Amino acid sequence: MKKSIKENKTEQTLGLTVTRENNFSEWYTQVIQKAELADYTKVSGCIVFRPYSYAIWEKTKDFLDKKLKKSGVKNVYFPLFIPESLLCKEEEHVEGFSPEVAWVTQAGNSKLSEKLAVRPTSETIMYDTYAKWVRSHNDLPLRLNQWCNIVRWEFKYAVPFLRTREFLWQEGHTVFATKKEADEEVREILDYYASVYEDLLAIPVIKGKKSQKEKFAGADYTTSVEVFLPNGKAIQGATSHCLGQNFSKSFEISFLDRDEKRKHPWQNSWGFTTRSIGIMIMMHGDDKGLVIPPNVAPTQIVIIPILFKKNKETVLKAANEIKKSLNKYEVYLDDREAYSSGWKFNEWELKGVPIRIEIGPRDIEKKQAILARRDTGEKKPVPFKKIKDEVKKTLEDIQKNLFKKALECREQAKVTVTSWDEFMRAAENKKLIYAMHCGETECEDWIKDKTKGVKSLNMPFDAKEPEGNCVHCGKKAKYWMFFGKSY
Ligand code: 87F
Repeated sequence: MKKSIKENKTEQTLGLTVTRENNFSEWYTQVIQKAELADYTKVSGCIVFRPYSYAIWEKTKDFLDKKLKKSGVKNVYFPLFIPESLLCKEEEHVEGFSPEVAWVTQAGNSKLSEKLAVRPTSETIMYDTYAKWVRSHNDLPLRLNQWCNIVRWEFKYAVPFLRTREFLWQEGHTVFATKKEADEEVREILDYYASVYEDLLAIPVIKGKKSQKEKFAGADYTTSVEVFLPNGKAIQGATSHCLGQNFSKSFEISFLDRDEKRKHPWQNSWGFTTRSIGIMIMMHGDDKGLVIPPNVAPTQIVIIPILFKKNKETVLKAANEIKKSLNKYEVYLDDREAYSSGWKFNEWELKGVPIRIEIGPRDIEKKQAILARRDTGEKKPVPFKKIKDEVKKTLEDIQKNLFKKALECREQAKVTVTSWDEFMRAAENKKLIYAMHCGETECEDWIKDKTKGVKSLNMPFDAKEPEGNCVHCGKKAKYWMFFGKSY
């Protein structure tokens, strides 16, 4: 088909101009902009979530929100502004974070009597209120969650979705009468996070406990799900903290227990952010653009009718019938006549739609359509009658295949090392390093220093007992730990 000049022009700029292998960060920037996921603005470090990425966020959010509600968590909304006196109440909490806090100091021309932080996280404002709400054991457990935006004034370079000054998340803040309940919930929530990654986003995670150095300072302990990306970097997917009684003591939250004694309750906090979208893009994307797992794809199937002047109506009618038969999926029938079929193929590949169905006059004669899958590029004719079954099977298969590929990539990069020499070599080769460690913060600082940025990720829950010495300092090892360069 002949193309207009205008069309040719667009075509030159539509596709990606670099490969993922050769220039990962440029590849990522191009994918995000060309697939219309995000855009930059005049506010440095902040991005626009365009409809396509916001739709992915909504799906992720719905999936997690359902699990939280089923478990008994209720949604709330607390103010965006936190008075300075509140934010600084629990010292350990803000320590180290204070350079990242953005402040409102003025309204119009008048200075505020107390400056207000734009929430970087909501522990303080929520727990100040919890102190009023929690009176007796009958008020517990208190399990609240909010979906909101957060501002942290990062000074490291921004990476869309992964590290921006404003982002979206949910933060759960819960209160229990006993440590046992709190401990159990930390793991329950971490399992939900793992399920979002594994079942929805087709991304395998490592569940474990953070080291003393990497845990949230206000917490007794921090658990996380960690992801290994195909560029050799690791990234924290989400965290679930047991805050112990640290905040209940400083915010004077107490309850009268069954034994008539007044006690400080046990608290948790946990969060999952829009960073997950960036992780998904990096994990599955390829040189043609995005590859979105079917379970989270805003459009799961695109139907492209191959239109000629002759038979146009027949082809469109057949395409519409296919669309109708797939009404339980998110289907888009791309019948725009201003674009050629080839142009549309490229566009939907760039946008990572899992299945493309092509249908032209010759297919109609054969009572079939062509089904193309985005993950493998495989194309095959499918008889009309079998389309529904084939689509169901293919979507399931793509979902599984993406997970499997991601898992293979991680397992290939994983090395267990027992000497510092091996550790250094593995770090240079961008491996996911598994090693025994003493657990000392100072030792981790040294490792980070000597390797130009390798950090501990977590100590997996399913680790064996460490029998041996710390890979770096040679002291008796306390844990098996994952290490990697990270975002
Ligand atoms: C930045 C500025 C001020 C992280 C910050 O992980 C305070 C903080 O407390 C801060 N950056 N944090 C830790 C957040 C802990 C916790 N909050 C609830 C979570 C999950 C959701």
